[in-house]
Amino acid sequence: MSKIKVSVILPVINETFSLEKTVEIIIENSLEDIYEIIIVVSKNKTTEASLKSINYLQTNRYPNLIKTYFQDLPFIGGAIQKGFQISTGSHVIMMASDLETDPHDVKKLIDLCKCNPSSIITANRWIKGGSFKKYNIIKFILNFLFQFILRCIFITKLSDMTYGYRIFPIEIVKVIKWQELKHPFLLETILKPLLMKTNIIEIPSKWEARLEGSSQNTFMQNFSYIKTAIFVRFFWQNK
Ligand SMILES: Nc1nc2c(ncn2[C@@H]2O[C@H](COP(=O)(O)OP(=O)(O)O)[C@@H](O)[C@H]2O)c(=O)[nH]1
Ligand SMILES: [Mg+2]
Repeated sequence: MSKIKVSVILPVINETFSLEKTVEIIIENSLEDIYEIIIVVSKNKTTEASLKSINYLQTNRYPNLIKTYFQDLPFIGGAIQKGFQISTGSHVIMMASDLETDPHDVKKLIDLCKCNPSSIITANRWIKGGSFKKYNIIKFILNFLFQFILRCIFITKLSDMTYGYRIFPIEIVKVIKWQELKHPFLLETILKPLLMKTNIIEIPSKWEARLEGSSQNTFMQNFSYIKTAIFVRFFWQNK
């Protein structure tokens, strides 16, 4: 088993207790492997209440682990790209701070990563052991169909390519030129490594709707994932 140093990226807009619980569960279960927790906030969108929670975590709880940065580019893709740029661990975890990416699975991602340090380990809600709770029914059906289409055009067995919950070897996130700024970024982060023939391993994960705040994604925005998939599959070159 390899020794790894994990940088966890947490983008934050309107989370308070969800963010605090996320950080606490990660540290409780995986302290020895966590090298840094990078919180990325937006200058004009992150709420005062969230900034207060971040300040509490960073000042009173985990001053040696938590670093907070403002994103330079907009939206969730801009936030995570900032996290990718400044991460200095051997591996990077991309997840949310709204508890929709179950923080208990961080330990599972890390443990599997130690045995497969050059692979991406990605969370999957569709395989046995995974689930959706309080997910919009229309989104659920569209998500199922879209995963099927993606499997066909990318010739892969992966079955949850839109879920932004994974651990990457750091070299992968540094070497790829990322393009998306909005939610399709979450899809881009699996499709490009897939085309570069990175080994990808899936673990089951339970998704449950957030209890506070609301999503930054809109229903219509879900359709722009199609454009991203087509672009990456047929036109993308890493330059
Ligand atoms: N810093 C930052 N965080 C964001 C942005 N958009 C979303 N997030 C965070 O990223 C996580 C996932 O986003 P969310 O809006 O819940 O998307 P959904 O779960 O896919 O509907 C949440 O913790 C958000 O607070 C953004 O523009 N900037
Ligand atoms: Mg969410």
